[in-house]
Amino acid sequence: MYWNEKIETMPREEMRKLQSERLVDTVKRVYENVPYYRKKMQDIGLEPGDIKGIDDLNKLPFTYKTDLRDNYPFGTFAVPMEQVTRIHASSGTTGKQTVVGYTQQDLDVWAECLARSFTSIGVGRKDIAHIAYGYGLFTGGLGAHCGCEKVGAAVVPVSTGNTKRQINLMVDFKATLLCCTPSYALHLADTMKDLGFSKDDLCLKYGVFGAEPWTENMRKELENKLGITAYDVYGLSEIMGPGVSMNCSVKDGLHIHHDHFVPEIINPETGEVLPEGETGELVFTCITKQALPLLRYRTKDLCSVTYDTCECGRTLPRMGKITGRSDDMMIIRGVNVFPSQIETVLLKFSDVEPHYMIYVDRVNNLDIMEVQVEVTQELFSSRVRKLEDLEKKLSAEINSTLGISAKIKLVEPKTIPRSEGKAVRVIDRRKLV
Ligand code: DLL
Repeated sequence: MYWNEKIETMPREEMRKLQSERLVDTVKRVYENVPYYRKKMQDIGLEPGDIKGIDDLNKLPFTYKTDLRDNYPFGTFAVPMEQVTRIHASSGTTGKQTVVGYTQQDLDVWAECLARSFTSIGVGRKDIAHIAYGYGLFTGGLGAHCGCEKVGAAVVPVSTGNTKRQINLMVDFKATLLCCTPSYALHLADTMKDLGFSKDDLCLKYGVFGAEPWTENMRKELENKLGITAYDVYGLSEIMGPGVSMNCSVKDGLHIHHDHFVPEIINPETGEVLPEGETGELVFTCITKQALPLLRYRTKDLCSVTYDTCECGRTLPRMGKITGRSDDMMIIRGVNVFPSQIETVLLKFSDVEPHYMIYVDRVNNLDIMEVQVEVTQELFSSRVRKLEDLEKKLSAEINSTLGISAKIKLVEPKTIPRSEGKAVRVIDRRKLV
């Protein structure tokens, strides 16, 4: 079943033609409307007319997350605010949010991409979709929501949290589709068992999981525990949100919506484009976005892309699972966290020394973050009450800055290991099963 058969099965040469037209138009638009891009192109002596088609893609400069941050909040938008109908945001390296905007057409394209993907796994009007991705500035909840509405499913916008209630709702409403992070799905499955439910109490057929890395073993575990078929959905706020690519029913790679997003795989060190099939950093160029059309955006995600026709009949290229990231961003309970954000919070407090370590664990399938930080000898030798106060303050500040909680452990000076080379700040003890 196709949502948009013409595009989803378009021969490669025809697709390249379409992409060429769209790229030429996009480059012209950003040059005219985004001073940041105009300057970036002028700096390397590039004019919009130099980009004649998709073969010229690698003449364009890269865009980085820091470029969005430097132009915070709306400096990279290519349309006036009157045309923007939605704004989302995700965490950036210095605690500043990366802000993304959408026109109505951008939102329609987003829903269309997800509608194609949901249709490819069989989701449609008869389905009841339990959306347990966070709603709000994070793109997960509303993104999945609009895609499910587009295919005519009945959408239950539960968002995150209150796990017991989620389970009761899934049972009572007879949800057939679960959308959330894979770690939360596992937590839901385990809690369900603790509450005395079995998978036979559920009507779930499919799970659409993403926003964080997960393995094939985790897929099997989720499929067994919930009695579903589990599909991987990938995306990032800067490019759109969930649905840039997703598994079809064959589950052999994630189909990229190639008429809107052009992928390249590059060597993250040199920037050189790698041959088809090789693993490297994924780079995307948006060729239809109106509000935030990014050129050659460095995702930092590592994977490979293949272009042969899938067993399902789609010619849309497929990316493999994300195997890692070329930077240090952690994803904790679906929230992007950079060690530098934590450092920024810690160092606001005068009793805290700049020596800390972040431990990330997975307990009962939920990510737990503990920040161990040294305090001054004076404070350490003072009354317990004072230490407890500081722990509380730090914890509240981290929660309000990052949007997730962390356990704080104040430790004696000189107890955190020092390093002679690059400092190790994070010990990620989560084992992806
Ligand atoms: O996580 C969008 C999303 C929401 C995707 C819901 C899927 C489902 P950001 O918060 O901007 O956007 O984080 C983007 O998350 O660069 C990857 O590192 C990681 N990521 C997203 N999906 C996957 C996935 C959303 N399926 C960052 N597998 C990306 C591995 C993923 N990593």
